[in-house]
Formats: sequence, C-alpha cells, structure tokens
Amino acid sequence: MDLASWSKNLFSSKSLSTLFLILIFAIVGVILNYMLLWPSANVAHSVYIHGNVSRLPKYGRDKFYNISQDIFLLHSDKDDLADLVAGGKTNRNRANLKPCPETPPGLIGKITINARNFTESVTNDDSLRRVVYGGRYSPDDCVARERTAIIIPYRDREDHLDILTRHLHNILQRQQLEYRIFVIEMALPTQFNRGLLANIGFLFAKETGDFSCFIIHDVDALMMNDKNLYRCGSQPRHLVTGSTKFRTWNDEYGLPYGSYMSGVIALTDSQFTQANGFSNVYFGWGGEDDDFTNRVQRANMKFERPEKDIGIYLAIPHETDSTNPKNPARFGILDASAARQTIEGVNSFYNNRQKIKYKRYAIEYRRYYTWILIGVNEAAITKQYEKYLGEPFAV
Ligand code: UD2
Ligand code: MN
Repeated sequence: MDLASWSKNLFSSKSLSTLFLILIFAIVGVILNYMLLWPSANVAHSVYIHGNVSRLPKYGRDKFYNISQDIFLLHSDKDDLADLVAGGKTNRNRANLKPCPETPPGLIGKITINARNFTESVTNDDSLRRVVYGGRYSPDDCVARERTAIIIPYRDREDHLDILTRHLHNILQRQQLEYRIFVIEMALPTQFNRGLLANIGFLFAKETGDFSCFIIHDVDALMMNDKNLYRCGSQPRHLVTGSTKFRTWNDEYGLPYGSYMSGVIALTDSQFTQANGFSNVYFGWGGEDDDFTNRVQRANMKFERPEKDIGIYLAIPHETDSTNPKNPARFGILDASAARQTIEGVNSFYNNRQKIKYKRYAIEYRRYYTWILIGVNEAAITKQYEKYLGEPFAV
C-alpha cells in the first residue's frame, strides 16, 4: 500500500470511528481509574476489617456500612491479626531525638468548654490533622515520656465519642504523649459490660503496640485542665478529683465518696495485671468500679489522685441507656468480689482454666481511633460463675 492510499484509508469514515471509539475508551478508562483506584489508594494501609462480615450481628453490620468510605480492606477469618497490626506498631527507633521535657511547655491549665457547643469548643483542626489513622500520635521533635493507650468501653454514644476524641487529640498532643485511642464496643443484644470491655481493651492494646500506661476512660468525661497528665505512677491513679456531676456541700465539684474511683483511671501493665483487671460478671449499670477498687486494695496497691483543682472533669449530661439498665444484683455480686479475684478477671482471656469465650467481630482503624467490636454470651458467662455471684439483694 502506498502512502497516499494508506492515508486515504486512515481518514475513511470506518477507521475514523474506530479511532474515535478507542479514544473514548481510553478517556473513560482514565476517569474510572481515577475514581475507583485513587481514593482507595489514599486510604490503603489505613483501615482494616477483621472477621467474617456475613456473620456480623445486625447492629455490627449497620455500623460497618455506615462508614464504608473509610474501609479499604476486608479480611477473612484466616487473616492473622499480627499481620494486620504490624504496620500499626509505632516506630520508636529515632535515635537522635531527646526525651520530651518532664513538664510539657505548651500547657495552658484550665480549659474552657462551651456546653452549648461541645464539638466546636473542643476541636483543634491542627491537632486532628496530625493524627494517624487508628487514632495514633507521637511527637515529632522528642521522645514521649509515656506511651499511653486510651481504652474507651463503648456502645451507641456517637456524639459523645466524637466530642471526646477531638478533645483528647487536642490535649494529649499538648501533653507530648505518644498515644493511641481504642474504642471497645459490645455488640447487641448483650447488656453492656464495662469491666469486661476494659479487660479486652487492655489485652488488645498490648497486642497492638508497646504501651507503658493504660487509661480506662468513660466516653462522657472531658478533662477541664490540661495539667492533668495522662501518665501512670508508682501506684494506680484515679485522674478525677471532681466532676460537674457531683457538687459538694460548698458547691464545688467533688466526688460522691472517698473510695470512689470511676470515670478515668490510669494503670501500668503490671498494676492492672496484679489486680487481675476488672471483674467480667457485671452486666448492666453499676458495681464494676467498686469491685475494681477492692481488687486494687487486695493486691496491696492504692489509688492516687492529682491535685484537687487539676482533676476536674466535665460530665456530658445523658439519660440512662436502654441496653445498660441498673443491675439489681450488683450489691450481691460485689459482696462475693474477693472469691472471684483470682478466678476471673483479665486472666479469664488467657491463662485461665475457665476461659471466657468472646468473638472479635471487627477491627477498624478509623480516622480518629481504633475500633473493635466484641461479642459475648451473657447467659454462658453468668452460668460459668453462678457460684460466685453472691446473694441477690432486695432493692
Ligand atoms: C458511672 C461511672 C462509670 C461506671 C458507671 C457504672 C462516673 C464518672 N462514671 O457512670 O465509670 O462505673 O457509673 O457502670 O461516675 N457506656 C456506653 N454505652 C452505654 C453504656 C455505657 O458507651 O450504653 C460506657 C461509656 O463509656 C460510659 C460508661 O460506659 O461513659 C459508663 O456508663 P454511664 O455513663 O451510663 O454511667 P455513669 O455516668 O453513671
Ligand atoms: Mn456517664
């Protein structure tokens, strides 16, 4: 074929339309590629799901779909958790950095929180931008003096969780901590069990990273003074000296009784383990906190608190949750607390003859926290320990 007839052929309507089609395919291909691949490439290695989604209870599945834009990988049951979290271990191999100063320089003391607009008054966009997926942070310019795991037993308090996580990211960065926020959620239909979730959260945090301090944190407690450092001590620490929930006789913020240690507590691995963690048998509201006070005492430790005006918390007001009704049997169960100290607690999930079974339905590295969804069988646990639940009290 000579050049003239070749070019004539090329510009014939048939080859032109073929060319045109190829061009259209290419453009659509590029656009599709951009739309489909680019956003997921952006969140790769950020968010993981563990578990068989088809077996999630309805509640968990709803939650799962709600945040679909954040989900990248879906793992089958066969996936090894160690692989999933390996990328999440904090790299502390930064030989040239000095330890952060004993007293963080940027603290401001009393914090003003506007109760009419919590979200706005606790949000600091710069601090949120610095958070790594899964709710992690580590100072750039020095090595943190504490590596703190914040563990939040949780269910169905999205607004509180949003406020608390913004608040914590803002303040804990000022405190120059290396930290990570864990949210441990209990799947329905089981009644809420704060102690059991705290135990599982503690073990999960240990599995996930190298933490020197574990803080069990209510979702509705906002610290009102950033000098309240989220660090551990030589004894377990109760970080609350007063709450807007409790007024004293002279109208100050206080606590309901002296041995009270609810809301926010900080313990090292060995302190938590020595007390054998929380009791797992309190389903519904109440009792687990006083039980834990007893455990700490029986393990020959005692709670310490920060200075009085530093440990003030704002308690976000809320109603009673329908799946966490007051537990009418809690006083009897508390009476039998000593008998359970060694036979059930955090050890129920690793070296116990009578292990407590639980399911890990899902793990997600969300934008501002790591979320895990737990399922347990309330009837089976209650049966397992029926001899150790004391006498039911008439209330
Ligand atoms: C008190 C204690 C709390 C705990 C509880 C008894 C204070 C400041 N706190 O809190 O530490 O001992 O009594 O169980 O006194 N939660 C959910 N969803 C639910 C139910 C509970 O997320 O449906 C979590 C959440 O982190 C919450 C915590 O459990 O902050 C305590 O539950 P609460 O806030 O209903 O109980 P409250 O305020 O009486
Ligand atoms: Mn509360």
